[in-house]
Amino acid sequence: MHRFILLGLLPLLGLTACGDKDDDTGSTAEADADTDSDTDSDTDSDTDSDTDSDTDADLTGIALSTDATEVDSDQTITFTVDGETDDGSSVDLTLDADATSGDEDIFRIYETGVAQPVGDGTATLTVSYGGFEDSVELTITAVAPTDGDLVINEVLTDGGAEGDPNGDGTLDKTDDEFIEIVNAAAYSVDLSGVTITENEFAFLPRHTFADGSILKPGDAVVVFGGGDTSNLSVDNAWFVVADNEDAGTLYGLDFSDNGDRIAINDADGNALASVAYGDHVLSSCDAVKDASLTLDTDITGTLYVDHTTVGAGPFSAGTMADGTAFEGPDGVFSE
Ligand SMILES: [Ca+2]
Ligand SMILES: [Ca+2]
Ligand SMILES: [Ca+2]
Ligand SMILES: [Ca+2]
Repeated sequence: MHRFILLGLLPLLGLTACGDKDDDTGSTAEADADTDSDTDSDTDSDTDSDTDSDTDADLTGIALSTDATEVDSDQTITFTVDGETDDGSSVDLTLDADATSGDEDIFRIYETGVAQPVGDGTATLTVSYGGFEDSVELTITAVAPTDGDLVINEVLTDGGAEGDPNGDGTLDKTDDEFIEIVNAAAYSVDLSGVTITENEFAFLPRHTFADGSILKPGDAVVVFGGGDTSNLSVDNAWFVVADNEDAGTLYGLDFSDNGDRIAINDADGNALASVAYGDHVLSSCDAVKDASLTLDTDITGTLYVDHTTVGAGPFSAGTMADGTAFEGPDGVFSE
């Protein structure tokens, strides 16, 4: 009964418990009693104050705010979530709120409070907590690639290699040639107007990327000389057929078997990446027949080698040499 009464009084005692403890430090006679009451009253007063603050300050809504709503793909957007309460106070809920991207091809949430661009366009960031929700439209503009962003990871210059690289069921020495390009940058790039050239028609692009050609970080694009790529599908890669309205398109990409220089150029004609092989004057590697030239190792390597010496089979259009998918944005931004 005594214990019950004491506990019942403790919430009141708790209001001054901290001050009492200091004051009583020198009093051994009351030390035990104070220690007990401090311990109990701390527990009770914490409980009471939590209850009180919940009661006094109910959540009435949440507010999402961002440091920007339109950014280039090489930037990020930071956001915070504030809880609004009926007593007029505000609490930071950024760590606790759920945050989702309306389109993970445009931005994704890898880190609390950060919208990471991975593509191009507008999508909705929605946050929710305690039955409340807020949202904002975020617009990402993919930047044009600059020197070093794009890597020529693989080229099949002998389109007659065994197999059917473009997957259209027809073996064709022109159509099945390809170039595999990887975005090695940590942001999406807009390939609109980017061209692929070779030596014989150096000023006549063999391919010009269409408007809206976005390459996500860690993704690959494979350009074939011709045919139909609709049967090809792998993660973190897309496929396209050379688009050239000039007469030169008869030759597709025109990657000469014995030697050539293949270049990727920005929309203004500045070289972004190139590879020379075989009998080209700038050649740094031998021409390869019946297989592709591929970087050893994928993306980060500096030497082009016969694909059969490092990979699974004679070529690997849209995958790494061993056949596994490129890492894509999740591989770039997740730990
Ligand atoms: Ca084919
Ligand atoms: Ca060829
Ligand atoms: Ca050529
Ligand atoms: Ca490959």
